[in-house]
Amino acid sequence: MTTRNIFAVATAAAIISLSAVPVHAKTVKVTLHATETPVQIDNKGTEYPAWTFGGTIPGPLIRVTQGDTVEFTLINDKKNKNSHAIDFHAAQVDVLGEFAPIKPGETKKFTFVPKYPGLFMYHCGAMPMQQHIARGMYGAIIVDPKGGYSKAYPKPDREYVLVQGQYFPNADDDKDMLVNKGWTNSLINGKIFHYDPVHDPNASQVLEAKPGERVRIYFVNANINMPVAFHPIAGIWDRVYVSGNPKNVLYGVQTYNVAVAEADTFDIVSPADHPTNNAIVDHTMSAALRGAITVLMNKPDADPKAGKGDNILIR
Ligand SMILES: [Cu+2]
Repeated sequence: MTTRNIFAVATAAAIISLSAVPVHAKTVKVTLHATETPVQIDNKGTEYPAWTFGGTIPGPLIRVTQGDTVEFTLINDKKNKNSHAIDFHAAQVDVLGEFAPIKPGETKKFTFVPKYPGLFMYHCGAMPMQQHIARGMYGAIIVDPKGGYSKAYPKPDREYVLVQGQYFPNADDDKDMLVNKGWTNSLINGKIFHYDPVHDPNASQVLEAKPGERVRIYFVNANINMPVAFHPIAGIWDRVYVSGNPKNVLYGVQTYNVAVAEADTFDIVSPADHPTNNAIVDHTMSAALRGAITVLMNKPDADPKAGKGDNILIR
């Protein structure tokens, strides 16, 4: 199965799960390819010798529904030089079994049922783990609640996935990575200032919504050593769902501390009567001003397709 096909399966699941009507548990096939390949880590095209799932940082967005059976396959491409593994935070399995590494050319299959709804990180768990994560082996899995949307968990008008990581230009120095030395920038969905034309003239994309819409941000902290002070400048989080679980709701939050390897869901609703902009940041200055700023434009002529369907993780 190609990466595109996996995405199609995940997308089909997404379309089903976006309905407000509860859905019956189904089987979802997910395949990830561990791929060691150069990727562009900024808006001007600087290349970095990444290790990835599927050739991108972050890896493919996976979306299933609580109670589904996930039939998972990990393929460690023959051309790779390193063992790789998968660690799904949405799974309850055996760290020494399902999550154990496989060598180049090997394939591993296992099945799990995500029992808790929410947003979860996945990452490579092969050693040195700090290097496998820092080089790009991470991604997000959304587990939609089996009951669908509700008053406590309203249907958003738009959804966006943001995954933050730390950029270490010296990709081979796993010892420095371990002690948080040598990181120069923050990556948002794999790029420095990915969606911030204010701080990077080469940035060509922003998040878009219409004034007054409920925008749901699925945020994953894939840093290896630093928590994230997640804050929407010129706004307030209307709701924060801890681990993305509809039962774990906080209201009216300014800055929420997202631990390393935590993933939380954030709703923001902009004023309905005029256009505004938010800068969604890691308020930790060393991270914000080195890449972790995302512009959300709330304007009447927002692209009707942005933040919907396949367009929630913008490459
Ligand atoms: Cu790996």
